[in-house]
Amino acid sequence: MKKALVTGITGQDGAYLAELLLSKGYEVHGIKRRTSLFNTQRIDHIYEDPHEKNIRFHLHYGDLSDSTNIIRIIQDVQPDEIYNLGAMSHVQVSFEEPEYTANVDGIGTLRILEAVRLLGLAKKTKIYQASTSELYGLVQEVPQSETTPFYPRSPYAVAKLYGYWITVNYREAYDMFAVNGILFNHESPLRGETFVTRKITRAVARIALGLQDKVYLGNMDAQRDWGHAKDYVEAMWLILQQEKAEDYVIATGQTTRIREFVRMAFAEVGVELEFKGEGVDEKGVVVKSSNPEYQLAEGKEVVAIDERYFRPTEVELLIGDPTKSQTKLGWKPKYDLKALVNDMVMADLELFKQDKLLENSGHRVLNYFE
Ligand code: NDP
Ligand code: GDR
Repeated sequence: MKKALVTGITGQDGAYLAELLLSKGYEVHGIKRRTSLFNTQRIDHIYEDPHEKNIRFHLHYGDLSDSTNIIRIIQDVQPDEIYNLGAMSHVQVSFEEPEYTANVDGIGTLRILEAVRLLGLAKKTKIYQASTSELYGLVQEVPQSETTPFYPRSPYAVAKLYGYWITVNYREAYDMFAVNGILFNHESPLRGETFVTRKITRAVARIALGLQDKVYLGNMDAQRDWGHAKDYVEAMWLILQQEKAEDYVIATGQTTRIREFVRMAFAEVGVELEFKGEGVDEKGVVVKSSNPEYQLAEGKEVVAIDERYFRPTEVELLIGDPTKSQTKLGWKPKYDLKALVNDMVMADLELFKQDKLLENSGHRVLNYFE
């Protein structure tokens, strides 16, 4: 039985990847952080009671900022594959916590590579590094491929740049199977609540159900190449199954503005929007509601701009070239953007219908503004 170790197992990708690896017969070990409240909601459905025998899913307490802990876990597990998904992954927050981000996202990657080398596992253990389209930053060329020069635009991206190159360096210096997946944005119903897609689909569900009035967003002109996380974790696995250790771009090859995502998400509840005004004065206003279940008044303002969501330096345009992953890995996504938006909005409607029930029976429902 192959053993995999996943950092960031409690995150969006960690949860989907753990499911995928278990379905392929792996023994899966995950590193989770100690937190004052439970943080395992995304993986509770695959949790196995450690008191039982022959379980295939194991969690270890740990942190990418702690070398000795990383060394001990890798020593105990002796994994065939490591997926380094753990990170402070929010671009805007990285401007507030730049040093921590560098430590976890940059040096954290080094800690994994160095632990594998020191423990004499360089020939046994394959390592996947979660690299990102944020590396491309300020547009140098489009679409962005494995050969496009990097120009990072945030402390997060600069930290990930170190992670990218130290992975390449360990591959070349020590002949390790250490590779980068340069993944473009991927979303799902498990996406963190403060990333723009999930913030939008949650708001659409709550506005449709009468639990919220409007949503405040930042730069709606930015363009992203969005896929579904379920498809993207398949690519991570494929990258580690290749004969040769190589880096791959994983993307759909389509790009869409944030504003268009907003429009598509509202359309899922039968609400047509019109955008009026420009810059910080832009508003999203209801033109028509065609679903009797979710009637919003014509002229109701449901989207507004708040400058606090603008970043000091922005990545305006991401569009990936998936040619290499399609031809060499045979990877092809199953979800297109419409199917992704539908999946997310439907899941959030389900979630917030529970809140609506609570509210209708006199309980206080918390505000989820961010
Ligand atoms: P999430 O933010 O959903 O998950 C991040 C995970 O990392 C969580 O499990 C989190 O734990 C954990 N983590 C955070 N800090 C530490 C730390 N100090 N030590 C150990 N673990 C830590 O991210 P995603 O699942 O979306 O992304 C997975 C990886 O892929 C990240 O590295 C991200 O930067 C990268 N990436 C993501 C893309 C995307 O579009 N989703 C695109 C390209 C790259 P906790 O649950 O306790 O917070
Ligand atoms: P990103 O994702 O920065 O691309 O990083 P995010 O969803 O945070 O932002 C995408 C774009 O939307 C604009 N935007 C807003 N963003 C947020 N979060 N909140 C808002 O209110 C808002 N309004 C507009 C942003 O300015 C940006 O242009 C994600 C993360 O998962 C990274 O870890 C990963 O590496 C990259 O994707 C690929």
